[in-house]
Amino acid sequence: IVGGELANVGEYRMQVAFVRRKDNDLRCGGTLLNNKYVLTAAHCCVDRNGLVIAPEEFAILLGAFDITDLELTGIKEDIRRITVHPLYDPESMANDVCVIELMNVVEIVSQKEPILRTTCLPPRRHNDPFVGSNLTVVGWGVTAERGDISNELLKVQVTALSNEQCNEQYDGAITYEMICAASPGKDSCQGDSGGPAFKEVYGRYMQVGVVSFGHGCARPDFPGVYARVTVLNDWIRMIARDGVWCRG
Ligand code: 4AZ
Repeated sequence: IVGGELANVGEYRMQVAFVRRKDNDLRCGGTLLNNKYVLTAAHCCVDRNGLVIAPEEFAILLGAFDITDLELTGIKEDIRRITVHPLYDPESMANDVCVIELMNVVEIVSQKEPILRTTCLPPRRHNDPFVGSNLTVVGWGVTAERGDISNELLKVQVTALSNEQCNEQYDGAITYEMICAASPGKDSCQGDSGGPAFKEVYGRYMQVGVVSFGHGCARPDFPGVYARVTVLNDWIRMIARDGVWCRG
């Protein structure tokens, strides 16, 4: 996250970190859909050759604020299965979403303080006039193009653009299933991929985007690009078959 600020502890308990299993090295962000499934970006789920990565080499950190301090704040869960959107295209980055099935069901509603939450996707067939909306993006990604990742969760506010406007910068590469957002000096960046862009409605967070790509980070002429959840909603809900529990 570039130009952001510290999230409040416990504010984004649906946020997960997609890490290398052996050393918790950050790969991507993501969100918890229900007690078994995580939403992230397709490009987080494939290797350089476009093959789906081996689930046993990665893990998901849930409920974390500081990803180096799991003992205090988080849970580490193994991965059972990785499902990439069948129409994901690494060339165009179209349909950049992936659903990860956790090895074990996680406890969302516990007797103790709730440490996990689930993300809220827009209602099915939600028509999205998000242009001009403030979106909040969160993640542990780098704080500058050549910066370091953040141990603590950061958040930043950006404004949603029309695809028409975004295409002026990206030369027509922005397709229907993408949504762009930008604000001067503020952006998502490497390591934030797969994480959420939320629109706050009635004090709840509705996830309208998945961090996907951009030409650099926070460059004045290049907005951040997100997978558009309203368009990919039905596929996500179908794969996360036990339903998407919204408590975001
Ligand atoms: C990346 O490299 C990346 N500014 C993610 C998001 C953005 C740029 C780069 C958006 O994963």
